[in-house]
Amino acid sequence: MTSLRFVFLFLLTSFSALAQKDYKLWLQYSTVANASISKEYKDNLKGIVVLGNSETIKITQKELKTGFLEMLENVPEIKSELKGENNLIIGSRSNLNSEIRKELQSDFDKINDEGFLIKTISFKNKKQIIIAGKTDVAVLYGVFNFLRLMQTNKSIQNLHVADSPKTNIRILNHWDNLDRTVERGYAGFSLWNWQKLPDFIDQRYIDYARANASIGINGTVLTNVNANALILMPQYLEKVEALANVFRPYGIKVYLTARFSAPIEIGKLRTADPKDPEVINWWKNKAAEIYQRIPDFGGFLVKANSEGQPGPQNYGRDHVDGANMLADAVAPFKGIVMWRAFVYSEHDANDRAKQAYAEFQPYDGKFIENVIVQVKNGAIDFQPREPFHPLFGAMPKTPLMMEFQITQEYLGFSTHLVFLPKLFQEVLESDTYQKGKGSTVAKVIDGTLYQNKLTGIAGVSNIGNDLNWTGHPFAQANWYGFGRLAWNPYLDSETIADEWLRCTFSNDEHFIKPVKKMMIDSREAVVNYMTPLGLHHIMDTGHHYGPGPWVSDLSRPEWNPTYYHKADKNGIGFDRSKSGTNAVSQYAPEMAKVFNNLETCPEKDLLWFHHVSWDYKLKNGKTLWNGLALKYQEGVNQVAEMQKVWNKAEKYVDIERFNEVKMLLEMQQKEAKWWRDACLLYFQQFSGKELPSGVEKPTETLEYFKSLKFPFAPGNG
Ligand code: GCV
Repeated sequence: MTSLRFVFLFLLTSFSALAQKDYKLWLQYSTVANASISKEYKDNLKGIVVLGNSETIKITQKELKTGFLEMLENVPEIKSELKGENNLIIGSRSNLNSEIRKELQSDFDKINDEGFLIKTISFKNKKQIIIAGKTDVAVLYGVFNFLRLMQTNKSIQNLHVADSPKTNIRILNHWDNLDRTVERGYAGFSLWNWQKLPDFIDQRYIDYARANASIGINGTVLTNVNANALILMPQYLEKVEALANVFRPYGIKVYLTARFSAPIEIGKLRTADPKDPEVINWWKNKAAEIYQRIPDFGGFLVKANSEGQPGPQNYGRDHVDGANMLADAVAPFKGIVMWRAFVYSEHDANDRAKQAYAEFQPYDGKFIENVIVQVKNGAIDFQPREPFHPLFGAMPKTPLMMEFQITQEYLGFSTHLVFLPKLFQEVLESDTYQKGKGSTVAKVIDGTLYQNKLTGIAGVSNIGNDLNWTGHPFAQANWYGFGRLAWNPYLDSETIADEWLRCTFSNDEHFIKPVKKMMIDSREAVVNYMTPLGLHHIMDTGHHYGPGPWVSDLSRPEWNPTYYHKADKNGIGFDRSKSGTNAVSQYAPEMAKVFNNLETCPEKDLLWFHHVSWDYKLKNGKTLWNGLALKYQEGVNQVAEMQKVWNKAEKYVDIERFNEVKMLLEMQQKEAKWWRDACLLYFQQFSGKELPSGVEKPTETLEYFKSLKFPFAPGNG
């Protein structure tokens, strides 16, 4: 009996230790395995001098202790004053000794309020490492970056880092409902336990803030853009206040979604007309009430007159009227309004891809200065691949922020391993040509193209209350990568994958090299087995899980996959060229020309911009039909390759995460085949051609694929 109990206890402890690995995200702080690196760290870190005693500085000190204890298995002496050499000195500028401050002046000149310095200095002939910033939060960022250097086994001798975020607002958008369901969420329920707040502070809130701070995220929109006005009622605001209090020392501001009709729904007004004095007043009072509780409240995110959400157009007003009215209400408190440009209308027969630009571009220069327009990366909706949104670069007098989707609504939910920073990088690097060559989307976003002061990047969160936060262990890399790119939109996705793998799993090169390649290739794999050559929005209806190219019976034309692929016996693809909907004309002339011409249009975007015949010759000499079929097959083969790589990773990874990823890759392989077979059987009806050699024959019929239904697919509201 005793021995059984012992075995049980042993299993329990080892299970929870393993489970914690998943939970710890990229902050594993694994023991430094390389003896000479460990020695270098110990030699250079004899003592820690912490200056300041704010909550943020206390957190910083705790983080260092945790990091050192786990990575070096000892904590250097915490000194109350600077004695000896090889100390780590932590503090904001105002707390530094005046001589050190003076010595660092030129470095301080290079950073902004959130930027940090990590520098090896010689002070009174003694070598020290200093981590400093102009604010305590900047010091926290510096410490997390220093710990990352150690986690990735970099040398800490002769350090000289001066790094500032290139965007002001680096924010997660939670599409979390008050009942804790998460729209397009695939990792369990919402983190926010509204029922137990404000009295019960779940450890998760603290760990969430810590993880975000470690990658520089400084804002969170707690609620779904398909908003519920109740969040603005006092009984919810006190819960929001409790969360804001938790997040504040980590440098994270809270924001809420504002339902445009809230003055009617909770304010008992007759209208929500943004020009109505009572409505204006209601929002002013509401803003004052919020700021009274949360003095650093960030502001509002608004989805208006989009997919049935109320907005200013319900009252014959426009987006500018709505956004400016709300922005006026938060302006006295330095709040902002993020107004979404994700609009399209069932009453507009125009190509959906053109509608947001058509509506918003003429508003350029009309928003007041605390409004920023939030634009999705592409003109349709977070597809595996979309050309960049034509609004980027086209509104020189308006700050535009990027909206990426980290949750994988159209990319296989949390079942498929897809490394999204590769997708994000492709968008950020795209050249809009709006101010000549080199006018990249990244430059629009960081404000350098048009000298905007307000800048930002939003990511629709993939976080839920699953033990591992994101459903798929590798989906953690998408949260991590989003944060890193929000901080620096010029970072390379390979660097991000490298950092994440080292921090999350292992520094062993035999592991890093193949697994990094697997991550990098995973994005193209999903494009290949879902929507190759520019196909888009052919996912099944509503939930967007699995293929549904045949769906054509939805009430709004642009909700139907058939609207997007336009397959017929002549060919396939959406003609957005000058002879089609002329969506190309929304781009700068240089890009319009490239996209318009079949010869120059990148093949990856071919069927986005052109309807081409089944016999059209691709650059590799294959017909479109054969090329398309082979791309689908390539996607399936790529997943098989990913499986091979992962199977060889077993000895570098704990058994729990190894098995999770293995099982998920097996599912991904099945689903990739499902995509290939369903799409090819469907399109074959129009092409009337045989599958080329090299493409496996489907084992099921088209009717079978059409019969699959998923009434309870997650995330579907
Ligand atoms: C929050 C897509 C999604 C919706 C989402 C919408 C949006 O249409 O399917 O779930 O709504 O985008 O971004 O507003």
